[in-house]
Amino acid sequence: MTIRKTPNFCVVRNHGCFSDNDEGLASVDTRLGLSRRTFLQFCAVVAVTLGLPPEAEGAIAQAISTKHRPPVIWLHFAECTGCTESLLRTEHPALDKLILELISLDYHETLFAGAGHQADAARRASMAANKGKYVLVVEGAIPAKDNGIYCKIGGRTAVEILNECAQDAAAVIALGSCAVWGGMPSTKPNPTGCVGVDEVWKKPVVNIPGCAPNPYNFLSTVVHYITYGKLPELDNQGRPKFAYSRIIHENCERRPHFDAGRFAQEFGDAGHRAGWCLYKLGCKGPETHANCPAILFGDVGGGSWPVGTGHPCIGCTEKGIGFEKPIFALAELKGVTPPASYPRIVEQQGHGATIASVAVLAGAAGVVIGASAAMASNLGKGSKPEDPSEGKE
Ligand code: FSX
Ligand code: SF4
Ligand code: F3S
Repeated sequence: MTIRKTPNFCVVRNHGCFSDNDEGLASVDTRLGLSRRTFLQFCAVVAVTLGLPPEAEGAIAQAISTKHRPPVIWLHFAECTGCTESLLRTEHPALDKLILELISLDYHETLFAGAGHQADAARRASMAANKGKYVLVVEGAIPAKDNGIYCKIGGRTAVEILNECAQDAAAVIALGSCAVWGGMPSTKPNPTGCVGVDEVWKKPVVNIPGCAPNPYNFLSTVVHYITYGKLPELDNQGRPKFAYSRIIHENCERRPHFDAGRFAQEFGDAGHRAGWCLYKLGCKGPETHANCPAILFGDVGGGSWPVGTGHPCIGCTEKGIGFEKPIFALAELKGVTPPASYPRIVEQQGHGATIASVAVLAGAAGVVIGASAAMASNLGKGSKPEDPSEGKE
């Protein structure tokens, strides 16, 4: 693939998207305070995360440059705020730029300078001014037991606040496993009766699970909404298909070890240190849908996802697995063990990013996230465990 930089071609790929003289892109540079290259890299990352063809980068860049920012009301209930914390650590672009340019963040309890009645008044004013147009993001589970009395804000229960805010929203997004099905706060014995948003607001909800959810899955959902005026395609659990239609095991860099029968038997043993498969340590990758190994976390380089760092996947994105199935329990394999796992003539595949697709992007644009995936995919390629006695005096 040739990377060109001419007045009529973008710097990311050799298809036409923006010229250097494009006014829309130039105005984004100024408003966001981003370099043109960084901005286009962000668009490329979103396009790859969404599993869109290369031409989509241009449409995304155009939409972000020119379209109206959707107003967002962001609620917090029973949770640890890790969902917001992980979003604060995105780098393409940083959240401050995002708040200013991608969305109009009209109410967010963690980030708001105002408090108490002043903050509540701002929420109501935005909802009235943007009736039917705002996006509602809910973070945290809803304690629903005993009429919701275990979570009150300003004297009103989480159930009441959720119903009030969802009533006139254009879309409701449940962000994080707590908001999707109850997550960690709903762990047995669940004394406050924590449930997910869609058990209270019984209309369509976009579910973005994960504890914490990958911020790029949220950002890509919002960018899709801005670019195409509609939400991305969802599966039967309300999850965007681009992010949740492949199982972790499908993209995992340790998969060759699984297929070859090379397993870490306990934490810290020679196989564990050599990067062998974590299945016998309780990895739930074979029964968990998410794109973690393809898009990674935190923009910090290769291997930056749970299995990449040596910890088994706990299935944090999967209802019925994360925070329910014990870490010592082995994952159900559902036909992923040889010989059942030998390739079919027409192989079944999910949608969305793969390590390969993200690595192609890394090669083309040097995007950090893609480069990380490519590096991560090399982890543990060796077939021999390291000799535990090596390096000893
Ligand atoms: Fe839950 Fe988010 Fe886990 Fe924490 O708000 S999904 S406990 S990362 O913070 O809701
Ligand atoms: Fe990767 Fe876990 Fe599957 Fe092993 S069991 S290949 S560590 S996802
Ligand atoms: Fe969660 Fe497993 Fe990904 S624990 S973050 S779904 S690797």
